[in-house]
Amino acid sequence: MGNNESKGLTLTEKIIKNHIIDGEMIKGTEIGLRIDQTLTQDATGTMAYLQFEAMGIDRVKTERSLAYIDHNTLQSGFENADDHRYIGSVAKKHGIYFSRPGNGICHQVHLERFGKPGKTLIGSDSHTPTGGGIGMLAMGAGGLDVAVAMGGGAYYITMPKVVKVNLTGKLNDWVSAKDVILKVLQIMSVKGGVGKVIEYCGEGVKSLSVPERATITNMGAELGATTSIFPSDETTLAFLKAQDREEDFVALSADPDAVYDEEINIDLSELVPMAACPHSPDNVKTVKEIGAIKIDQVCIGSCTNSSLQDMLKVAHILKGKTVHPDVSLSIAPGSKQVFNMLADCGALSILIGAGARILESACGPCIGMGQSPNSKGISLRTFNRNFLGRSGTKDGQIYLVSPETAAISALTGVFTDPRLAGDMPPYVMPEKFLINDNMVVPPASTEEAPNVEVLRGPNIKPFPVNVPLAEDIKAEVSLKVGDNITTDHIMPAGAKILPLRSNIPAISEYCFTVCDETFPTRAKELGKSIIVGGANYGQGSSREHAALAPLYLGVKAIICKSFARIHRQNLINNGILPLCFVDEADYDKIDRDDVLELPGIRNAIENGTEITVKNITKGTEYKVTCELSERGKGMMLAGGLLNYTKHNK
Ligand code: MIC
Ligand code: SF4
Repeated sequence: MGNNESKGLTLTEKIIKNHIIDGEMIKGTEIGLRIDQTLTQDATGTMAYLQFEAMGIDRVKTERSLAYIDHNTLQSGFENADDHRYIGSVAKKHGIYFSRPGNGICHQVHLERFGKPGKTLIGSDSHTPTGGGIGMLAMGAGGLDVAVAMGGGAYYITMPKVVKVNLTGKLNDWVSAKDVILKVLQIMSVKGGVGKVIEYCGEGVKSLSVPERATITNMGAELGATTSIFPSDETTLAFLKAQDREEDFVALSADPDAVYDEEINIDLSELVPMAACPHSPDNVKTVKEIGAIKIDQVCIGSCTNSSLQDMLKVAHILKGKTVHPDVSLSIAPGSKQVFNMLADCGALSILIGAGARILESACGPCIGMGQSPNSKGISLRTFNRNFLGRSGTKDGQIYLVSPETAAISALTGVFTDPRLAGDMPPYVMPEKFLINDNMVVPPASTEEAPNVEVLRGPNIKPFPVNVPLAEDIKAEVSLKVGDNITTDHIMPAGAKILPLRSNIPAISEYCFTVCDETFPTRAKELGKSIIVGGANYGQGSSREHAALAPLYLGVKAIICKSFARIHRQNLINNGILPLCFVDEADYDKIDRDDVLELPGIRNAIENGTEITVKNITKGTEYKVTCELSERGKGMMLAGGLLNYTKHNK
């Protein structure tokens, strides 16, 4: 129990205490957690299941594991369909529930139908913290970590600091959950949450519904936080009842004398409509400050804002109106449940009538799968990420906003503060949701499972596995990049590239091409190389491909100022050295093509001694660190988690 022996516990600590199976609850040290539930989506799922198969375990050992299909639903070639078929069959064989394409976005469906307060969930997607809206400790992880958890292994994190966000007051009309998280992003920035869990408390919590809480915990991913969580209370119970899942409820909250590491106070009644401006989720301004700029596109949906409540609000705003002639409005309901209920209550007809382009329940435009804006187009989206190029249009200008701001602006054709629209149209939330899980396929029974054939189309290729760490490394700098490099820079998404997620050799051809088109060729020619980066390297998604593609291209180490949590773990899981400058000023002293040497690196990792980087080209030296737990060291020496697990069986 470390330093918290006699004090009250935060909600985060309570759930950790119930799940810790390795290490001690001492902040900053590594702990291993028992994982109750896992989820994957198709874009990371193929790798996770290939890795699970490589571990040779017959059945998943979790309480519930699900495989969702929501990212690559645009089937413009055989690839995505091959992936879906592979995932469906591998899930059936190994005890995993399969959410078929069309059933909705993983986080939305999981919240509605499977998430349980007090449980642990890891998902191969960085927005898994959506589950925090229902009081779960829900974390994004690399596919390999999910594979290990499915096999019954612990999930390792650094025992987090806990930040209390004390909510008081009540949101005014036209201001919504999105504005709350945009405010938190403005306060904390995209790297402010690293190593921390954001815990929401205070009487303001009561006025937020579960989907609203989930919007806030979902976008906590953009803070770089380990996760975010809300208490489980009467509102949670009402939500679970409406989902016919009353039995999943437990009341959960922090002890009144819980001790937090940081505290932020937000008065909900003082918040106003906000937007994250291009190209970072923390580049937040009020809508009023931005002014009435002309817009080209509005997209409503994504795992952040696609609940029934969001959609009903939008429908009521659009009722009897027409989308501005210069604006394309697309709407993707988050799940089949939401879609079905919109149809049943007539709201779908209102949306269609207003001229919205209705998309299937999937990630769609959020991940650049369709609806890319026009050149230099200004697009307002209810999503969570607006990284450069992510929309599929390199010079697209993406603003992240609430559904209210999005809907009103779609009507006016200019960025509009929704409070200017007068009274907010009333909408009524139904007491019961429409329950129909017919698109979730249960796995085969233990008896039938051996007869299930795993279907592998030509798109499914083996994944690269690293070799044990060399005694010394000498390699050229193949790329030098700046601060806040996202996984979208390292391994871009989009309709052309996403279908290659199960084909590492093919997808590697796009690695870092957003920054430098010649990188893949140069790295391959060099055979082995090192990348130099700035602060918060690898922020954003959990995609393991941002480690697997560099591994395939021969990258041995990343030297930078600091790393984002999930990406750093993905590097370690794949045996790529994550090194940090001791003196950040050394970053400026290295250029591309410099030859660097890491003499005695294996020994230094093994014994935790100082690491020196010699710049042969410049005749200088730098000190770097590589903080690793004992297990992390084991993985680095073995050349990644799979090798390590094999040796330690
Ligand atoms: C994203 O929002 O960037 C994604 C696509 O959902 C990723 C997962 C992926 O790259 O497949 C994420 O957030 O982890
Ligand atoms: Fe899908 Fe976008 Fe959510 Fe990622 S952020 S899971 S791409 S909807």
